[in-house]
Amino acid sequence: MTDERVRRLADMIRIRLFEERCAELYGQMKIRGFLHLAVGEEAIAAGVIPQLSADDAIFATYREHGHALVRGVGADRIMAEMFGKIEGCSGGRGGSMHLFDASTRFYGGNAIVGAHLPLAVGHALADKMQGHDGRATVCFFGEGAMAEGEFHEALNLAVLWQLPVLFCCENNLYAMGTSLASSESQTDLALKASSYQLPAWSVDGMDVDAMAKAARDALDIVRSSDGPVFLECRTYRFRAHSMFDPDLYRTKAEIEQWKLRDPIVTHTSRLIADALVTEAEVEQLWAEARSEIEAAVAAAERGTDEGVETLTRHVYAPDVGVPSSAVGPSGETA
Ligand SMILES: Cc1ncc(C[n+]2csc(CCOP(=O)(O)OP(=O)(O)O)c2C)c(N)n1
Ligand SMILES: [Mg+2]
Repeated sequence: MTDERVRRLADMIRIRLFEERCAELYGQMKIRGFLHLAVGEEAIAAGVIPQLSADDAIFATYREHGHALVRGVGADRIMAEMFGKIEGCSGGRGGSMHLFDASTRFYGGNAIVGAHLPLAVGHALADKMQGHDGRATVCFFGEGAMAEGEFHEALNLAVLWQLPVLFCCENNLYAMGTSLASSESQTDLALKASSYQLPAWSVDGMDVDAMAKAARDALDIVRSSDGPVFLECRTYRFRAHSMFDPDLYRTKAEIEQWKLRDPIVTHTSRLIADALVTEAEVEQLWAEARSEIEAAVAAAERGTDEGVETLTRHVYAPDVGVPSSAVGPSGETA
């Protein structure tokens, strides 16, 4: 089953199972800190990321487990990171919100809303200045980031300097408990972005094939013109914003309505109708994903906790310790 449409289903299933398992592990306090799940939004990562080449780069938000998985970071290294173990992709220092893997050019996992848009633009500028023609930088962000100053600064410079960035807005209609309609005067996000004079359009973010096509078209423009493109991916998160969110700002009926458009269910039906998979093969995809994730959980359980003696490592510089100039006459430190 090597068809790319089947692979998209496999990727969405891997993301769904990985995240549902994380929710369970959070309840057992095996995963601590913050946890933001993208259940319902899988079609975006599964549609866009396979269109990238190994030389392209990705910047994402804290709702990025699926993006890392599809990029090939490895379920075991991601799960170990969720557990805070040394074997994690960020050495256990990042956790859920800060997955990072330079070897696949996966540059986070960024927790500050909007802050990674300028990073993505800077990265694309570096590619351009170093003559890496044809490389793209993809930046995923929520619609909440479009209310931040960084969004405007990033789009402005990306267009002004014609930088190869694909801006992928994951519009799930809410920024924590704040609805788009209650916070933005312009809710047509492609229109809003296009005021910066770049190609911008909206895509059904619940349709993985539509996402793949939009990403391919957008990347063709980015690579051929070296200029940025903006995609608004219309989606919805089925779960709360994070594990701390009582989810009281939207109705159960609204959530149920969107669940009828579950991208995994829709795509499965289409693949079966197109005779690309059988029901038994779909079952097999779920079983394979389940065993991949269970193996990752088992490895994370066996993983290594970092010793307290390494507490200051990576803080400013490796193993420098406290410089003598910073120690006062009575031995106190600044
Ligand atoms: C600069 C900044 N302000 C506030 C927060 C707190 N915060 C975390 S997630 C979030 C909502 C962001 O919503 P959106 O960009 O739509 O992404 P989503 O969570 O819906 O994927 C907020 C306000 C933050 N992390 N950074
Ligand atoms: Mg949002």
